[in-house]
Amino acid sequence: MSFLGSMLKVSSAAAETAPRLSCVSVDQEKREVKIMWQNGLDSSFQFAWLRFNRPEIFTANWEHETALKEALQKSAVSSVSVASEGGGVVVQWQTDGQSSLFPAEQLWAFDLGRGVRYRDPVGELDRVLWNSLPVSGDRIPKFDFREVDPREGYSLETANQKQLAAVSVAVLKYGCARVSNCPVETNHLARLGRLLSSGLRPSFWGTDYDVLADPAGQPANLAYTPTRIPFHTDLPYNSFGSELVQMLHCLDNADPEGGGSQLADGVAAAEFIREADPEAFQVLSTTEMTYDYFAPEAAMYCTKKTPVFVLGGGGTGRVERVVFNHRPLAGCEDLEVLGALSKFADILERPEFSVTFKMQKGDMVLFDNSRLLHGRAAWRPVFRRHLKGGYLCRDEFMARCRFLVHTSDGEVGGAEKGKQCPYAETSGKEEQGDAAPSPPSFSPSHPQSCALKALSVEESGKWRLKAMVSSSGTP
Ligand SMILES: O=C(O)CCC(=O)C(=O)O
Ligand SMILES: [Fe+2]
Repeated sequence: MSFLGSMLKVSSAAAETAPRLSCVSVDQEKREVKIMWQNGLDSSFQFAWLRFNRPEIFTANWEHETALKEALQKSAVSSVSVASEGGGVVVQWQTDGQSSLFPAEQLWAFDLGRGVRYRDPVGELDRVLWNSLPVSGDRIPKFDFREVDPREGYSLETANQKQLAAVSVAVLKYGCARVSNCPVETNHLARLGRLLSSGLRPSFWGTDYDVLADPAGQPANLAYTPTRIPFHTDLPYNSFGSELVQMLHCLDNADPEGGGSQLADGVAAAEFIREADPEAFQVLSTTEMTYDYFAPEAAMYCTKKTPVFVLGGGGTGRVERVVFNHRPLAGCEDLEVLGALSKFADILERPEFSVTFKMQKGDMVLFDNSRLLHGRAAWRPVFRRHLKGGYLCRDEFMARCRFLVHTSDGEVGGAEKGKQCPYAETSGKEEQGDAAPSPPSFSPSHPQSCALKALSVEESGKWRLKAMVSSSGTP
């Protein structure tokens, strides 16, 4: 059903005049009342919802403690009819013979909520794993900001809600999206963040942060140096880290030979390992790794224990999340674990699981930090490279996505195995902006590579990290 109006207008839209009722019927099997509206749309309301929301409860001496129980026990409906004036539905309750009159406006307004409660097309959408796409195809769905928000109004009223919905769906389905031709302005990230969620989710790194090599400064993090960064999850030492969508907006990327980006589908690689190497899968899904980050400048000591592959509940056992960042990984000296990590790192580099590309000025990439890993190639600091980074709360990102899909009649679509990513403009090979970073150095023969003490090599010289005592990693 179409729901006109923007997020900012929900309350007035909810009060929007309802269409006339056409007919109502009861489906005893599904335990719901079905309404046909004269504009051709239909709505269904479950018995228990109707009982719990019947208008009398807002006026009578209602005891909330017993309300739900009562609604479940007495919700059977014996008959329904359109009220004589056609402005409502009369529901006759089977258990107590009472009847309730539901004004058409109330039912019409609640249809939005009903759609979300009983069917969640966004939460239920299937992830398209990258190794199910043709190896020669692109893995990153592409969008153009000039179509997403043609007037650059950064409001849901002016933006193209269908395009915004498509961007969010792409992130949830393919793990990422690339939006080109964004304004090269430092506040673009935060403004787009407010369209795709309630705004940026701050961390101790700030509300947003600048990925910028500043030789004069003392970088507190590898991201603030021009060195290569291998595949990693951001904020692995914060429990909310796995609940984020990351945004990177390119304000400059001038080195013609360096500064490329990489993304890899960690969940696809993990599911592949489940089949290809069950022992490594077992190790990575059951061994609790400790991620540490000591940030005295922010007066914080973050630490989190998690397996690399986090399996879902509900008996599915599927890989829900991947948490992988070798820099803040504390005290891991177990050769079996290091061997499994090394295998995972190698598999991530394969073309069916990863993509290498070069962000251009005005490009924005958004990716699901619970699924995709990101990395970048080194660049020569004589050339300027500046990204603005920030995070969105994944849960609120999904909530906005649901709303956008609903209001714009956007399509979520099904995940069809083996199909080319439908959003991709190109079907050619991945762009080869610059050489892919060499594989991360997890190796059983170099066990120190994931211990705190191994912070030395890349950060030497003028790029020595400020917080050497801490497990300085990438965000
Ligand atoms: O420089 C980049 O491309 C990304 C740096 C990074 O890992 C981050 O900002 O989280
Ligand atoms: Fe990062």
